[in-house]
Amino acid sequence: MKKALLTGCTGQDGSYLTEFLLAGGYEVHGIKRRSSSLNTDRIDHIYRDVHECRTPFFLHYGDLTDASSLATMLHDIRPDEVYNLGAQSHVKVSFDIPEYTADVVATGTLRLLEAVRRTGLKCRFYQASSSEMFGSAAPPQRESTPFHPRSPYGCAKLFGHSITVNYRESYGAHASSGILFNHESPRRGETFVTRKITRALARIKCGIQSKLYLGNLEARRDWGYAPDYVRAMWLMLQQDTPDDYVVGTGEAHTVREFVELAFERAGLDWKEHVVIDPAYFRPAEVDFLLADCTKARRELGWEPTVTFRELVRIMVDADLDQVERQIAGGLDELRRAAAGVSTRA
Ligand code: NAP
Ligand code: F7E
Repeated sequence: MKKALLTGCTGQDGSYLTEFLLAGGYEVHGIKRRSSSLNTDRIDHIYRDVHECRTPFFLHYGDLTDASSLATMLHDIRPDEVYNLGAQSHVKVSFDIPEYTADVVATGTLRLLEAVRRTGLKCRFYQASSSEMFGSAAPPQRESTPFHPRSPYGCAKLFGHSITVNYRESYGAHASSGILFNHESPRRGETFVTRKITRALARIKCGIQSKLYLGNLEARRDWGYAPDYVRAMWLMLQQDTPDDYVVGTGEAHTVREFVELAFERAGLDWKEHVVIDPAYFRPAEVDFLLADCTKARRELGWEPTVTFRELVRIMVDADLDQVERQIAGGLDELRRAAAGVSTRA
């Protein structure tokens, strides 16, 4: 049985990749960082199966800022494949905490690569690179497009990307970088724009929120569906030769188009609810990202399976469903409390 080790297993991509690898017969080891509140929502359903169905999934405390924890895990687990997905991944936040972002995203990648090298493991390595490295480069962006990052996050990812290429060239590491364009899902973090929109409109529809505050509606992104993108990560590590691949849909839309389509799906008029708030504009914006993923299609046989319209529908429906269930759950709780029976001990 192959073993995989993931940083960022509690994140959007980490949760889908864990499911994907377990379904493919892997033993999966995930690194989670210590948090004062629970941070395993996205993988709790998998962890439940560990006890009921003996799923080979193991969680370990560790952190990309802590080299010794990474070295210990590599030494003890001896994985066949390492996927480095852990990151402070919010672009706007990276302007507020640039040093921390660089520590986790840039130096963290170096720490992990160096731990692999020093352990002498012959494992394959996946680096979660980002289209944010292209920044202001003219679209469409492909592997040969010069990088011009526009945020501390983009700069840190560019270091992570470059050091991965460097370990490949210097030490012969089987290290590949996926330069992934935006990918979303119902598990997307609540402060990224797509999920912020779908979550807010579900709350508006259910009468518990009235306004949605947004920044730049004119930015264009190439948005895909996250489960498709974790398949691309795995495909990269199955190649004989490590390489870098751009992964995206080849179609770009503005934030405004996402808003329009999402509100239309929920039967709401977005103009009545969306308010532009300068607080959500960035010191430097990335205006237009559009992937040319000819290489990934040709060499990996990878194709996206979900269109932009379908993605919006999936996310809107999931958030409407979640808010309705929360309201129903809250009412049940109130009824139980009124009857003198509480589920909260
Ligand atoms: P995400 O949902 O923000 O997940 C990030 C993960 O990193 C979480 O598990 C988080 O843990 C973990 N993490 C944060 N700080 C850490 C630290 N110091 N040490 C170890 N782990 C840490 O991100 P995602 O959307 O799944 O993206 C996965 C990776 O792909 C990230 O590297 C991201 O930068 C990159 N990427 C994402 C996209 C995209 O559109 N989604 C596109 C290109 C590249 P907590 O759960 O405890 O916060
Ligand atoms: O912003 C605009 C914002 O935060 C998209 C990360 O996964 O993808 C992601 O980075 C656009 C930007 O994603 C709001 O200005 C308007 O132009 O959803 P986002 P991102 O910055 O593209 C890349 C590929 C990654 O690697 C990153 O890890 O939407 N926008 N109004 C807004 N954005 C946010 N967050 N909130 C707003 O209110």
